Amino acid sequence: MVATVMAAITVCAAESGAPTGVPDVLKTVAGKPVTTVETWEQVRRPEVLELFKTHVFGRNAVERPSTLRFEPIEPDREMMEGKALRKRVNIRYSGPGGEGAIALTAFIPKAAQPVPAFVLICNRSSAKHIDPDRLTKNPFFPAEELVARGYAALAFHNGDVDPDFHDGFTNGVHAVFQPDPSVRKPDAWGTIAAWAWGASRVMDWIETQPTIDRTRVGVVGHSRGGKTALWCGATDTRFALTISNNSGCGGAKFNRMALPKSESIARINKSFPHWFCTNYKQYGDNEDALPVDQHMLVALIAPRLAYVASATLDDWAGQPGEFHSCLLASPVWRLYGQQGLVGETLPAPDTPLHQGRVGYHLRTGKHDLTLYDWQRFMDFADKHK
Ligand code: GTR
Repeated sequence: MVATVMAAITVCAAESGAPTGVPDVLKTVAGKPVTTVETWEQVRRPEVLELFKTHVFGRNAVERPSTLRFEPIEPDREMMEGKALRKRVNIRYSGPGGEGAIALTAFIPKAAQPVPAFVLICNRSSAKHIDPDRLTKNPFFPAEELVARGYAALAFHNGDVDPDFHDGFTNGVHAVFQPDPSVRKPDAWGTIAAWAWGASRVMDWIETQPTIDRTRVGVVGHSRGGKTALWCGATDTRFALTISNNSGCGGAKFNRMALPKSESIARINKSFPHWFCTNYKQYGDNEDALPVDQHMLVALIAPRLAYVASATLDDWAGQPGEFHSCLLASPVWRLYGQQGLVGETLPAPDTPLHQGRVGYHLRTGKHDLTLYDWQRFMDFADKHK
C-alpha cells in the first residue's frame, strides 16, 4: 500500500507540474481560458455537465415527475428516548410504464430551529443498515450519532429506485418512464444516474419539511453510492454538501493515473454494464479519449461543499486518484475566491484536511463506511456551516 501510494504521489507531482492530455476544467471546449465565475457558470459548467451526461452517466428520462407524491408509511413516532421524531414516507411516482416508490426513513432531532441533514444513499440491505426500528444499529448509518450532533439522519435504499443488476433496463425507474428499452439511446441514463435521481426526489420531500433546514443538506454515499452522491451533487444544486466515500472508478478517482491495483473503466463496464451510459463503454482501455476526468465531476459541486474520503486498504478505489481529483478541482473554488482542498499531497492516514471547502481524509482500514468517516463528515459540516 505505502509503495503504491508513493508511486502515485510521484505521478501526482508530475501531473500537477505539467499536465499533458488532462482535460482542463478551466478551459472551454472552444479552448478559451475560464477566468471569471460568470464564464464558469454560464459556459464551462454547463459544458462539463453535458459531457458527463453524454459520455459517463447518461441523460435522465425525466426530472421531477408531475406524478410525484409523498405518502406516510406509518404515523410519525418519537424515538431515541424522545430526542428524535421518526418519519417514514413512500415517495411515489408513476409514468407510462407503471409505478415506483422509494421508502424513506428520517430521524429528525427535536430542536427549536430547523436542523441540517444528511441523506444516505444506502447501497447495502435496508434491514441491516437502515433499520427504521433501530433494533440493529449499524455504523454504516449511525442515526443516533447524527441526531446527537443535531443532524437529521435520512436514508433510502438505492434498489428501491433501480435494482442493482443488469436487466436491460426493464425494471426500476428506467422502465417506469421508458417502458421500451429497445429505443434507449447511447446516452440514456444508467443505474447510477437513476439512484442520483432518487436522492433528488428525497430532496423534493425535504423541501416540504419545515423542521429540516433545506439549505444545509448533505448527500452521502459509499462506493457505488459514493459515485452516485457525486453525480447527485453535480446535477442537483439544492444539496449544500456532497460526500463521496471510497467512490473509486467513475466516482472521485482520477482516471489518467497509473494505479494498477485499482478498478479501470474497462473493468467496471464489464462487471457493471448497467451503471453508466452505453457511450461510456468506448472508453475502456481508452481513458485518454474521454473528454472529461473525474476532477471535473468534483468541480461541478463548486462553490458548494465537497468531501472525498478514502481508506488505506482500499487500493481498488485508487486513493491517490481520489485525492488528485480534489486537488485538480480546487481551482474552480478559487475562482469564487474560496479555498478548495487545502493540502498538496496525500495526507497521512487519519489526518483530515478540513480547512477549505473541499474536504478529504484517508482513513486507516478497509473499504467501508464507518463511524470514523461519519464523525469527520459531521466535523466538516460543523466547521463550514
Ligand atoms: C465493487 C466495484 C466498485 C465499488 C464497489 C462497491 O465491486 O468494483 O466500483 O462500487 O463494488 O460498491 O462496494
